[in-house]
Amino acid sequence: MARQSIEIAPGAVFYPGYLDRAGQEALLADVRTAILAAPLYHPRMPRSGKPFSVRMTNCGPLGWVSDVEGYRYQGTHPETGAAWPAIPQALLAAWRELSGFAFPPEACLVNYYADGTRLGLHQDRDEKELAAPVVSLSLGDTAIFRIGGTKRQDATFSVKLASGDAFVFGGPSRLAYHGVDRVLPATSTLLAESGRFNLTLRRVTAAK
Ligand code: MD6
Ligand code: FE
Repeated sequence: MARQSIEIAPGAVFYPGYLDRAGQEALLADVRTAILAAPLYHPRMPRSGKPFSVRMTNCGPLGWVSDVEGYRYQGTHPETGAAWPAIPQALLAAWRELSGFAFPPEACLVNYYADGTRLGLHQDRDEKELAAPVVSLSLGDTAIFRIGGTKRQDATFSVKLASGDAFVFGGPSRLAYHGVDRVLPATSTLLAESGRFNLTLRRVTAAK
């Protein structure tokens, strides 16, 4: 099926409307099931221990965590100690279609933004396999997403990520700085509550 795609920076490809409403509802149901097994929690910043405003959980053999000791991937939920639930099939299908990478993802970070939540400018660089892109899917209210270059001081621009949109961060943009400036309230009817979920799929260990 032909899909609309827009390369907004080298290696940063935006797929507006990647999931239709039925696809979004099915994926949301999978996310709700995962959260029952692995509840959302507030991670803490390395050193300061200050809590993030975004809440997180993970699916997959590995999950990204942050606490006073630093950032890392681990196989278990930091509060329950249980293994993370499996990555939903619909996300594995999106990875196969969008990543261009022959090996499966190992982690799916689930971010939940309540109204007023932001995510500061950061790089995703805790993965060993930087040849694999990060594949992102959004559900719920629209986010103002900011993307820059590989240096913090590089110029940035913003793109609106709406429910069902996919975004692939690969090639020269794999280490680009990015963040979420704000989430626009009441811009989607997908969630019963307000806010937004973002799902990011990552290959963590070296694939070959
Ligand atoms: C978000 N996304 O959209 C946060 N990271 O809520 C990310 O931090 C992100 O969308 C790496 C690649 C794509 C992303
Ligand atoms: Fe990120």
